[in-house]
Amino acid sequence: MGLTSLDKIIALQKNPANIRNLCILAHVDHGKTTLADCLVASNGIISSRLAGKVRYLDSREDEQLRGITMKSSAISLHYAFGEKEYLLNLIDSPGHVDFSSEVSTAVRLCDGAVVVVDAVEGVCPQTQAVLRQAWLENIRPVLVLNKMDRLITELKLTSLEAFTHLQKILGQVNAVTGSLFTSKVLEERAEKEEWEEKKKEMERDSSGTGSQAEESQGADQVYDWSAGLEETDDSHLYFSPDQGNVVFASAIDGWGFSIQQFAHIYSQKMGIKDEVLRKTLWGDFFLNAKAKKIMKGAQAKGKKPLFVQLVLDNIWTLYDAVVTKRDKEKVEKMVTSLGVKVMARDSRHSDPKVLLSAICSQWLPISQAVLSMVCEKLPSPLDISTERVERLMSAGARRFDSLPERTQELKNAFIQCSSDAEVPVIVFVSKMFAVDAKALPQNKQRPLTQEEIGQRRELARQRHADRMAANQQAECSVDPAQSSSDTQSAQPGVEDVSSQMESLAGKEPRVEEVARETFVAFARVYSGVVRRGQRVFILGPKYDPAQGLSMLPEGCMASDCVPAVPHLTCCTVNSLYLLMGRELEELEEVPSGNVLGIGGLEDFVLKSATVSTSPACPPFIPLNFEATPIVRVAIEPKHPSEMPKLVRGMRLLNQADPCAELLIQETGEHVLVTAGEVHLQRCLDDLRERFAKIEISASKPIIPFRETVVRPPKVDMVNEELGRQQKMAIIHQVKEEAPQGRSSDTLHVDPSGLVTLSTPNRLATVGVCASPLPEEVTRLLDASSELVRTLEQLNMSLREGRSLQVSPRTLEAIADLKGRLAGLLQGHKWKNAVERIWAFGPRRYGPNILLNSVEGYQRPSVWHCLDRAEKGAEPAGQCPAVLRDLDNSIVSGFQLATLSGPMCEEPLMGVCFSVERWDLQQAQATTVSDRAETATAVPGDDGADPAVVAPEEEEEEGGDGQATRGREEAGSADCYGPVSGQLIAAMKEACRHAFQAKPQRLMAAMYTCEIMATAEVLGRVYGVLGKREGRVLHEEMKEGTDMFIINAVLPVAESFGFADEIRKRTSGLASPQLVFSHWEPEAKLAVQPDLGYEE
Ligand SMILES: Nc1nc2c(ncn2[C@@H]2O[C@H](COP(=O)(O)OP(=O)(O)OP(=O)(O)O)[C@@H](O)[C@H]2O)c(=O)[nH]1
Ligand SMILES: [Mg+2]
Repeated sequence: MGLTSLDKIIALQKNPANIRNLCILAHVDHGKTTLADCLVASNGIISSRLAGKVRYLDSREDEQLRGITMKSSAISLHYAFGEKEYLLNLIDSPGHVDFSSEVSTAVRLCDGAVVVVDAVEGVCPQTQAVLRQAWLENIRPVLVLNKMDRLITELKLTSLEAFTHLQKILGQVNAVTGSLFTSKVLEERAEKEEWEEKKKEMERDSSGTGSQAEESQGADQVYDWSAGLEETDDSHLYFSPDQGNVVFASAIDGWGFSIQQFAHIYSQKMGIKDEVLRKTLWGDFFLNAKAKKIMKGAQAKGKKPLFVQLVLDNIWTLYDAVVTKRDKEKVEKMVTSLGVKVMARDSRHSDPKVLLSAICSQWLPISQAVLSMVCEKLPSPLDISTERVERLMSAGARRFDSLPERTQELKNAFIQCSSDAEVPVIVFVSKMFAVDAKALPQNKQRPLTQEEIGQRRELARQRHADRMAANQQAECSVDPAQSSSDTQSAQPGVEDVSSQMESLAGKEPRVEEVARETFVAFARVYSGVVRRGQRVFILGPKYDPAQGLSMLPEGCMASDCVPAVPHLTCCTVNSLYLLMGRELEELEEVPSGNVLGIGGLEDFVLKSATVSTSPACPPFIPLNFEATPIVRVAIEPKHPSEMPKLVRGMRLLNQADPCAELLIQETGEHVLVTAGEVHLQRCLDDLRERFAKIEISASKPIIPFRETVVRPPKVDMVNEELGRQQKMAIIHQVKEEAPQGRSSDTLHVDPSGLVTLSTPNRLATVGVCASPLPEEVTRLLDASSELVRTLEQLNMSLREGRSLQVSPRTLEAIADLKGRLAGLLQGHKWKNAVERIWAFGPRRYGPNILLNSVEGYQRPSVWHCLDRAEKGAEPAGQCPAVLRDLDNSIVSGFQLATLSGPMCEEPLMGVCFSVERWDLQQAQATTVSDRAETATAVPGDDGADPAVVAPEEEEEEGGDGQATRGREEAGSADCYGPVSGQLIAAMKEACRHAFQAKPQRLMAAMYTCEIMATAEVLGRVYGVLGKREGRVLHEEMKEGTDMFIINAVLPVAESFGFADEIRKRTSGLASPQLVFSHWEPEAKLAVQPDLGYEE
């Protein structure tokens, strides 16, 4: 526990005004864990000499070995600042892109973040990513410019050059924040405008006349896009040393400072006011020595800026004396003038850095600089903003004001962050982490009491005496062989003692009992007090408080006998822990505003959950993960008999990792999907050593592909234009046999690629044609998958007759998507296509489109919810059941076809399936239209009539003479099974054939990477990239350094071992971060069309 006692921390936990929940965020290797070490050392948990060396929060062996953090871990620290005492719940997060999901789990529990930026490397890809995450979660950042020592010792910049360099880096960081801010303000402004527009419209509607005066006024208005930006005060958002939200530091040398500290020092020395110095120490100011005045315009006048003169020069001189020149005399002088004490062994040490950090850590202790900034600038749990609360509570694109009243009232509980007895407990669990059960405090060996020590001593003495007696006996005995058997049987004393020993030891948990992993929930209390033994509700992400409140009796508590409500379970809080890095401390209760660990939830919570004592509490919005799990391997146990252990291990790993996916495929293969190579390695290690504890063999990474079709070629192999005839010939490559398992009498493929297929009972026929979507459309759909998923959910609620309560922002985004799609789908071929979209797939939100081109078939469009949002829900049962079922069958067939394509059973991408025909034969059609008639008697309220299938004539059924016979035989359900099922299969097959009738391509997954390298190794980097089919997008020199930044794309298939190879070839000077970027069609993976029929 270090210097602070547990009691002290418990006391501090009760005062939320003095609590700061913060995380440290940065690009990989910018020094987060080193900084955390310095802060941990300030509490005496590790010695300050070891700070930066132990990397205390990197508790895993592989973290220490590889030198990178792989999980986020928390520690509670105490800090006395002025009169006040603070409790800091600090979370260190990983910077490697593979573990970015761990960052999301950390950010959610915090109110503020310390963003660390390497003073040499500046803003890197993950710096931008973490700033965006902090922004999305509405938490406030402060900045630490770390590794300042590198400017002196590596780049060898002068203090003035360093100043310019730092200004540039600060500019870069602020540019990222600025762009986030601008987009948000503009978005909000648009929302506000639209709302006002609507209000006006409503007023106009109610008054009955469109007032002309208003219109003319509207016409005069000039659209001023910047208005919103100017009104909004954004000064607190930017990092600026004079605002006190920037610390300059070298974590490795143990120093750090903010402008305030120097302002304080110099205001006393020079007699200039503290505030004046605070405002002028950073910027274009200089000191006029004669007039003893601070003046503006240092640059113009060629003077040394104040920051250089009063701050940097001091540090530069110290480094020069201690590290570069090793000038003992000068050092001694400086030590005296700074008033610090240096131990003799430090000044004698062969490594000058030891002396340096001994001086610096007393002169400008980094922990003080960072912690005081944290206490001053980061908000306490009491300062949580209304905006953040509403966002957290509005899961599933729901509008906050559409939540039940009792749920809305909970907002106050969040804002008050009260620990009163009557307020409901609200806790969010952001991840589950595995702990060796032996490491839990309740299972740890506690120190023995005096009495127990005495008892043990007595036992040991007795045992010793017995052994002596036995030995004597043995010596006396004549037959040694007999004696050994005698000793065993004739030693009642020894046995007695050992059994006593066992019974004594029995008080401690047995090894077998605890040698297993348990899970602790990484959580934060937002309201109320969690207590050990308390009964709570666990709310799943799909829990609906309105439904819960209506199903549960009034005033129902988790301790009552609760009726079954979907996505709601009850459980007991077994144990509560204070998270202390590698250690846990048991707690009885944890009040609001604190980060904590909860034991006993593993059977109820998989990865994250909301926990509350009130059923009115909504589930929190899901965590926002940036990484896409893309690297998959098949795993199996070395010994097949150990399969159950593997399965159990996979289950544990799945729970312990926020983003790994573990699947058992239809083929029975066990698959592990991870975010990248490093993540994969960690997951495999975890499986082998912790969760399954068996030998596992993993396949080579399975490269993901997407399947697509492209336009038929316009030129042949020798670049000659293909005539129409030839083109046809290419498309019409004849296949020898009919496709397996399908007789060709139900299948017809015409030269344009239109595939017509009947169900086995020949009652239904579909005609489908596949074509490639324009590239931009595919990209847009791929990027908007979340939105499309929301759209699909909205349509689903509409179909189920539920009312639509969706935030205006979501509706606006949907309308925008529709508009953009319409803009991209131009030309005769795509006429009216956007309105005709039937579904997206696979999984209903993928980047493929099903288009309704059936003549006379009208169905509600997918954009239905846009016009419905205002008018309320569609009355249930308006759409005839049979039609809807069959409509669903078409969609389901399409979903199946897009989920796994014919080339290698990988999902499709960028394909449009247009349904040109959909016939239902007489028997079926009669039933359908009968029902349709009765159903359409119910008037619709929007004019968009529900589906009616126009029974089409038979003669179009080219080449399918047997259809008539089939029709006569068939009833609505026959030996082939229900019609809906047959239609699904027929639709799926039709799509597959339509796909194969076009030139097919595989698309490869691509990574982007940013590589930073010095000029000397640039050539080697290009070499490695070239060998692996990487493409350099651009290259530029990083300002102020001798580094080049190369942006490149690289196929995932070629990426394994890439980072290692680059690191080796450049002697560790360049280390790339691979981030999944997009899918790209590969020419070399082309497959010719396969028409699947005989001509
Ligand atoms: N020169 C210099 N090196 C530093 C400083 N701080 C950290 N380092 C070094 O930078 C490397 C990375 O430090 P870490 O603290 O592990 O970085 P991190 O940000 O936690 O890295 P991840 O958790 O893997 O993202 C280590 O070798 C540190 O010794 C510093 O102030 N100056
Ligand atoms: Mg780290």
